[in-house]
Amino acid sequence: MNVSSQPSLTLYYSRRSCSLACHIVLRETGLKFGLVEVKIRNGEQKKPEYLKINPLGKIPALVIDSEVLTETHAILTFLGDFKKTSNLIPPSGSIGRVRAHEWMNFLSSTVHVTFRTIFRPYNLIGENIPLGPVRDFARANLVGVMSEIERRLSKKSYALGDKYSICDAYLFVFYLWCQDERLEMKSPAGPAFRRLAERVWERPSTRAAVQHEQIITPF
Ligand SMILES: N[C@@H](CCC(=O)N[C@@H](CS)C(=O)NCC(=O)O)C(=O)O
Repeated sequence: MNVSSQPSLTLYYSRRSCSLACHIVLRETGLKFGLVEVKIRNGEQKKPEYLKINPLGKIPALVIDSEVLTETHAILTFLGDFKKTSNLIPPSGSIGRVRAHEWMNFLSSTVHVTFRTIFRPYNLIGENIPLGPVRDFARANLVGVMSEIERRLSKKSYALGDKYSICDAYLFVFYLWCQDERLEMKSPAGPAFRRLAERVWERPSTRAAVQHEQIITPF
């Protein structure tokens, strides 16, 4: 994809969803962008208008000129690479780069999926199987997933070491989800995760995105 120095960018987002990571990073880049809200609670992601953007009916999608990019991991990588001066992702070929992909893949394939199984188990198993035991199983998994995050973040200021990156914006979303009442537990996030989230919260881009989405935070 060849893109100009300021392509036309539009993010399809849903409040407080995983798209918040892309929203924060868009603001970090300093690029101009537009936002279109898709209300998941109203099922707008499955309406024909949005399915034309992303046939999977999932948020986020980033429209870059005439191309549509989906998947949080891919969108964050694109934005991190795009504005190199912001140093939002280490360069290709470095160990830092593959650590960034390691984090983002873990976040999308394991952490996100564990939360989703608690929030929307029917998307995974349908409506005919009792949801309670599935949620309880996922809650137990979430505790394990959080201790892995804690292990990885211990002795580090940020996910990749001492510098902020796109991975931290992505982690911030899951820190907020740790406060969700549907978990029916005290926040499972540990102290290292909390410290990281507080650092991310200090950034003007995070505050602006959170304010725009009218999200209540624990800070
Ligand atoms: N693999 C996708 C998952 C995206 C995803 O599940 N997004 C949620 C919001 S956090 C969504 O669109 N949910 C609505 C639905 O599944 O109907 C990614 O990482 O971007």
